[in-house]
Amino acid sequence: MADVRLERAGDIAVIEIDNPPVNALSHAVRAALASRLDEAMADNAVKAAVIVCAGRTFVAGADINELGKPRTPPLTVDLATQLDGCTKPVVAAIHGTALGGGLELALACHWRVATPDARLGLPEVKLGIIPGGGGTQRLPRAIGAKAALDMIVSGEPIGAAAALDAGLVDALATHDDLRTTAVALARRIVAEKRPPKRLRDRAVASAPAELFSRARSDVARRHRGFEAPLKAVDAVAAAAMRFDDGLNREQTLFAELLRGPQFGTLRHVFFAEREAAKIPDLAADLPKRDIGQAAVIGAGTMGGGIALCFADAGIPVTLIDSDRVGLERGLGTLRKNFEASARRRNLPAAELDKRLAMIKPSLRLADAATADIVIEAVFEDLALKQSIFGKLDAIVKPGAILASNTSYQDIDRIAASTKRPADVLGLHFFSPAHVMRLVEVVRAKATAPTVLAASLALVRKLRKLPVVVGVAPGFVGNRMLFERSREAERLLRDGALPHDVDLAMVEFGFPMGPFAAADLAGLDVAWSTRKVHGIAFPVADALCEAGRYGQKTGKGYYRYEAGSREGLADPETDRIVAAVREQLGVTPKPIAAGVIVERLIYPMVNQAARLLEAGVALRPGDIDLIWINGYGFPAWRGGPMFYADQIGLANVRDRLTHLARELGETALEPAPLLERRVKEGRGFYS
Ligand code: T1G
Repeated sequence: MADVRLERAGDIAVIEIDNPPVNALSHAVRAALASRLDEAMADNAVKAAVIVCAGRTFVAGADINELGKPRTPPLTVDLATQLDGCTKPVVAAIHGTALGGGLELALACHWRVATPDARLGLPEVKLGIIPGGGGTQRLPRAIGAKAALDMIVSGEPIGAAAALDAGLVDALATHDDLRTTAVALARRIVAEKRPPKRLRDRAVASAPAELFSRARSDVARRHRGFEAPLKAVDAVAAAAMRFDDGLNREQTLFAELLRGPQFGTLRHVFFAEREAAKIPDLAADLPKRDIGQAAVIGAGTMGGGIALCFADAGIPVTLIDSDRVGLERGLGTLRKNFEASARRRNLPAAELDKRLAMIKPSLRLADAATADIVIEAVFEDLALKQSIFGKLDAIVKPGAILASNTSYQDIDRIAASTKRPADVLGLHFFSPAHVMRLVEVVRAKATAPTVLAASLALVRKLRKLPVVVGVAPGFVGNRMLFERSREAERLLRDGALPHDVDLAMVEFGFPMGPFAAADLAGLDVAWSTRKVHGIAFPVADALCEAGRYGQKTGKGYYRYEAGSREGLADPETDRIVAAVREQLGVTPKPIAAGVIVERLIYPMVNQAARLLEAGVALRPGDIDLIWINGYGFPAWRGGPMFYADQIGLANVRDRLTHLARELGETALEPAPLLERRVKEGRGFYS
């Protein structure tokens, strides 16, 4: 039950917001806070006020459950205006996170104190909206247009130390001292008769003229398809106007986005992430398995990237490879990637060196003996993985977790090569592992609940998004990807060219199309997997037989100039496609972009319905998160399952039925769950 209490600390009113779990600014909180402020301002014995929050965090924003519903005053923007009108100083005391409406509330206060580990941000763009409580007008006045633009367009929070440097907060205080420090500051301000410091009265420090034009082109490139970041630039640009004019501009843009389609979709993604953390049969009070040190087997691209994640999270890791040259090459790549990501994040050199020192290279498997978790990331060969797990079983201490980074192998069979299958699971990182946020956590038949719980906590500590899946060839993501790859291959046979298909998918919102992605990953990798399973993709196989493995050989579906990653159309590819069509007796015909999208996405959705029914995926939201965070599915479309619901499952089912008949592909016949949901008039989410 939300509560906003007012207590007196002598002549200072301490207003405490208490709305677990994150003190969201629900209507009840807003109304109660408005009343407490009125009380404080009306009480002559009160000289100043402090706003503080109970629980683990300051206000983490408006109540997202209420957004999009009829707006009931006082709104966050009204509270901010009320604070502007306060004649007595008001100090915000911030711990945990001050996000969205929470930071806007603090910005409308006259002074701010924060704990050293506090994080302050305006993440609204991640929900498809912009700050709607005056944040786009007050933040630029507090820290300058450029810094405000960076925070609002990225939605990323900053730490308290950076906020202090930027002038966003006035002082730091430990958790224990936060309240007393804020009260003392309020008392000092009163004693020094300092008038309330209102950000609305400050002008925005002049910004270079091209700041906003550069920001617009940057946003158009980096946030393609997302509406909110561009509107955020417009709102911050409006801060150059008189405060109230800029605020009106913000409110107009905010309301437009709140009514727009992307808010609903990105809110779905927000809550899907929260749901993904809840594993039905995993008790919350399971005994913890601490992970203080790790080992990674295999210093290839994935192994190196995974080791980097551990070091970056401050966990010592031994990187083991049986080949000295491979190990040195892996370390070289790892250092290069670490330095690049350190530059992107302005990580001080000393901190980079400290983290790099967390990585201990080794040529001996025995050096994994003391690790709390061992992640195997060697070549995709089941027998090789089983032999390594067998050896680790004899080496690694009892209670350690044994994980495989395989992207499709049978974890149950890997676990069976040890005497401790309960300690085995899959941790499927995505390439590049130090960049991609997703980890498919593959729960095998024997995986112990404590092993699963500890692995989920670890993946979060590595600042990754864990999604639990079951054992199946390719788990969830790659199993759906196989459907798309098969149909992409068929589109070439039927008349499309790589460029047509990729363009359709890029216009749909993917960062790159299936053929450019295949060239990046290397056609030979999938070719060897297909050969193991006796699957033929005539066009892809012909390209591989011609030595066209993609970027690594300078040609695949596209050709690449030396040193360039830009795929250029290659008449040689067209000749190979034409030859395959002739062999198969296919008369090519033009295929519209909309049909290309359907023929690639609907089969994935169909396969996802099978995986849901089989329990390989726990819920549709998990599937959406996997494709958004692992395969570039545009978040503003909500993921394949959410998208299918918007199209209407009956339409998806009918198209699949038609395609199955037209293309003679039984795999396209609608999955039983899809048929059932259509009969019941339900979607995946209803
Ligand atoms: N509204 C409602 N519920 C929220 C919430 C919010 N703002 N934030 C979190 N929850 C719920 C969440 O669903 C979960 O519920 C529980 O709290 C714990 O969250 C006017 C319009 C604060 C960093 O975008 O980023 O302000 O699943 O599991 O990992 O301009 O939550 O337990 O039932 O995520 O410790 C802007 C959103 C809103 C911040 C904590 N604010 N929250 O992370 O816990 S728009 C945000 C977060 C706005 C104004 C506009 C994180 C967190 P349940 P959790 P966590």
